[in-house]
Amino acid sequence: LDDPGLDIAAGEEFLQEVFQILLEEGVRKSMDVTQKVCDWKEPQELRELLDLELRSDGEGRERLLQRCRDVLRLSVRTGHPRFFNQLFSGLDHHALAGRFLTETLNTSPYTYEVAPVLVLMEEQVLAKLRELVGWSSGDGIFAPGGSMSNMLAMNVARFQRFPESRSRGNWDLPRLGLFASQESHYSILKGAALLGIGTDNVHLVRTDERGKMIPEELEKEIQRVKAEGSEPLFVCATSGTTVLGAFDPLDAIADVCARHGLWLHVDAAWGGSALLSPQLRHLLAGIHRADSVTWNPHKLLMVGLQCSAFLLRDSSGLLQRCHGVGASYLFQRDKFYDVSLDTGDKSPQCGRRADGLKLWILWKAVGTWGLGQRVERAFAATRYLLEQVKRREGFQLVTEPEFINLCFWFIPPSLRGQESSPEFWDKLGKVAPAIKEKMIRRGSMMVGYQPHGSRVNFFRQIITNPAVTRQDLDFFLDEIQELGWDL
Ligand code: ABU
Repeated sequence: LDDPGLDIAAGEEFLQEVFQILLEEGVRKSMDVTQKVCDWKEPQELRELLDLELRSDGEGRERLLQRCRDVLRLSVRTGHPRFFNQLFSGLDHHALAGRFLTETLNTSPYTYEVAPVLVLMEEQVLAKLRELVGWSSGDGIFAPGGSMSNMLAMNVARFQRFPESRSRGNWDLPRLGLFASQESHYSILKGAALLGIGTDNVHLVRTDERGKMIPEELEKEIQRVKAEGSEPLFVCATSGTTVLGAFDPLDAIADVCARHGLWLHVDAAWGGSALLSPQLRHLLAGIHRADSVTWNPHKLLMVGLQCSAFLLRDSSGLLQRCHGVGASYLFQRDKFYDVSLDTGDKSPQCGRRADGLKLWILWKAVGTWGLGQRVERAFAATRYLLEQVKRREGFQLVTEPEFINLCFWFIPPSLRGQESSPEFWDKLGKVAPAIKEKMIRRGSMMVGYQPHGSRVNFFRQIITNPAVTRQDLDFFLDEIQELGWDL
């Protein structure tokens, strides 16, 4: 115990080398279009390559550095300009610096005393996001992902209507009714299960052909559920659905909620960033009328996983009353500073990642204007691709995109002209998975596909990465055409 139990000098040297590897393998190569997006290996081959077994003795420096290289080399390069697989992609150097800072600090922003800088940054970032929603006051907290933010909304809504449910649980509550569109995120169902409300009590409201909730159908569902003896509580409108990128009509939905006294939550995990663009913020017209909002800057703003803000219009301390327990070893009331800055008790979590810092530093780097430009560039890239899809033979749109989700089928030459045959759609449904397998094995790019309702598998192209150029988009369509030509 007379000396430190770890070699600090060797640790620093190791880190310096790791930073070089991170820069070369993790950042530079990840953004280099001449590199593969992924280096596909079968799971058993990958297990063997990684030599995963954990042994009683540690390994030497060179071996560990090689392991760091392997992690980066054998992982999917989500910062690559041809990675289009998820609602997140790309690599922002400033946000990454924020992630390094957060990791290095290794603290939880639950109290001002252990995270003074991070608590104040979180406060500032949340206030700016609320301002963009249209609220001059309010509350909020960062949550581990949009699903958790949506669940917080459901919990706070229940607490606001039935404060006693916090201590007494669900046993003497009426049967509650939650409403969300057929296109809403699956976390609404998960949340209902987790909170003991029950998935049977989530009522999925019909959408139009573009995937938007139909407010008249919401009204009808509420009436029906009331007539059956349930108590409607909560409506989740979606601003940017996962597959089609649809925006529910918030003003009309807010009218329905106001008429019935229901909590309105807007899941803007994907589409919230459109609020930064003067050209696109109309998509969320009426969002200021919501009681709560989920917004994930880790998606369109490229902040890095994860960064999900749960925003609340209430400024009376509802969030604190709903979740706070006041652990005596963290939230002492007799501290020498302003204890309202010990914000961690607003969250159901104890240890919590400081997800505000990376957004704060990115915001400082590019400004509100720069963030808006990112959104508009993503939108412009989608418009370019849309024109090309319309122009090229064999590509067929699923629906006219409203936002950044471009959904389309590729019809190989062997199926063209057979659209009226009974087997056509079955056969077409096998095309996207076959093309996807080929592209992953080749490592040339990644894009998602899915069936959706009665529609067979189609591609969902998402462009969020400002490193993506017109050449990448042309390549994207050429590659699909080439990989799918012989199917
Ligand atoms: N709500 C998470 C969406 C996952 C994805 O498609 O990237």
